[in-house]
Amino acid sequence: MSRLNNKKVESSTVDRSVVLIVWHLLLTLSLLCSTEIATADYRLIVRLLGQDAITLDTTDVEQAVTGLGERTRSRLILVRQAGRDALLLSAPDISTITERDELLGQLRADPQVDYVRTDRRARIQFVPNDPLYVDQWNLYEDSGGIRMPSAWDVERGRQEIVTAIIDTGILPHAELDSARFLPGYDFVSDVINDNDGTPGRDADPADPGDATLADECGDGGSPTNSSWHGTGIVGVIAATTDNALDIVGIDHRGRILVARALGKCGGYISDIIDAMRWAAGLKVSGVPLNPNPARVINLSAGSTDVCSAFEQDAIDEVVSSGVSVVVAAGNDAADVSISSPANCNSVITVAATTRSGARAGYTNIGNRVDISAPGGESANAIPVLYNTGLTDPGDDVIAYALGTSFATAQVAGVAALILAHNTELSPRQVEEILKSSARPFPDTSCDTTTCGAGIVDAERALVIAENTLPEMPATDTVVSSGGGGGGGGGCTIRTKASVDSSWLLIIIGFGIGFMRQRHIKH
Ligand SMILES: [Ca+2]
Ligand SMILES: [Ca+2]
Ligand SMILES: [Ca+2]
Repeated sequence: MSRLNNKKVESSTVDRSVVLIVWHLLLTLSLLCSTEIATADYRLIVRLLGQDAITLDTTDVEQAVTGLGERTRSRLILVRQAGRDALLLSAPDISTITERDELLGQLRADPQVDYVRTDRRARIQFVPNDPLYVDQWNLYEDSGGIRMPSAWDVERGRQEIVTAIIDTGILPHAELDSARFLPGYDFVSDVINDNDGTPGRDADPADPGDATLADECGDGGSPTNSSWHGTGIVGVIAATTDNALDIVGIDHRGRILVARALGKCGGYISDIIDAMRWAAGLKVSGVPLNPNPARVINLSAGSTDVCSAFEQDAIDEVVSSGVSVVVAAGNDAADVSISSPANCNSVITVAATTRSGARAGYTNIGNRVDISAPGGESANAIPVLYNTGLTDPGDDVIAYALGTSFATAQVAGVAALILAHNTELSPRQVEEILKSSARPFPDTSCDTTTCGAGIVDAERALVIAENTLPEMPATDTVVSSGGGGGGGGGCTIRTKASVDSSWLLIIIGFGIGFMRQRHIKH
């Protein structure tokens, strides 16, 4: 190989200093972009509008390709016909993902192009070396999983795509890479919920624990241990992958923004809404502006309430600013219309399925559900990041959990990959891609009126995302059907234990392992 390279340099007629400068520029570009595509020429498949198998043989095709090259200012070379009536082209000057995306965007917008896609190499699927990956049936099993292995061959994430997790905060864990975390914030305003030694809101979203004494929440409830719920959710999305440790995450490169809004006894909807708006980069009174707006918000919490104008207005504002909001349907085994903000318009509401793809016994269902993902069941729970501390933080560990919370985190992770793959998509498009790519429910326990469009199919979602032309900003508006309004006034009413009951069963996965059951009341 080195001989071939030398030969190429020797045969070049270009002045050596020029070669060095170009090399330097390329090197700089690749460092800035941080991602280069494969060493071979970039290849793409294009179908021209009005083209069919017969007309493909004419010289018009070469002229059309020349025209495409001129309009995109790219060197495009016709390789041959592809499939029935498409063309295989190469673009030898494309060397970075940014250049690739620009070219794909120009071609998708071209009036003569029907569709365009990357000619991807089929290869052995990415198989991470993390020892508990084998337990993550939810990611790879055909029956109930979300088809991540083939999806990772298409997209493993992009640093620029930020996912916000609005939850109980975060603890350090060997599976969490601090370099991927952006400065978060703690929105818990109530000094009883707060429990972190700095009364009210502060800039540290660390999870101090949400354990409660008997009746501490004023509802006659039994004592509860800390849930470490936020750390579990973050890990589903972003646990370090292929590091020969514990589990794998879904998004391998995106950055994470933690906004703490739930503490002891849950959290106020007013704090959750402020956290959502802050995560989206909107101004929140008394809180510094977030300089790293999220493209995806994961909210695995809710309370039994209507979607009031207060929630809906904030969600409309957040979605209008380009943020996909993914919300757990809740674990009441009831109609999702009782659970807010899952019952609001313009959010992606997630129900839970089991290892076989059937409806999970606990999941909320109904017309407001958009899509399902595996949430597990008692016998087949999902490994998540956890902590040994019963009240205060202890050591990091892996636990097995179930619930719509974790189904939601998987959808948020796939949404981040969709945006990594096609960064200009709107929240409406992300939702539509998730739905249109979902695979049918394998049995009759779920249908499209109860569990949404189907079970997430990450690989198919990415292929559709690649072929979706971004909407013009002017059309990126929130569609509000008005069905979720009404109620009102809910913002000042304290929600009861807003953390949903996803931790119905937690099996601590260390040592010899033991099982404990906990029930978190709504
Ligand atoms: Ca505080
Ligand atoms: Ca804090
Ligand atoms: Ca790992």
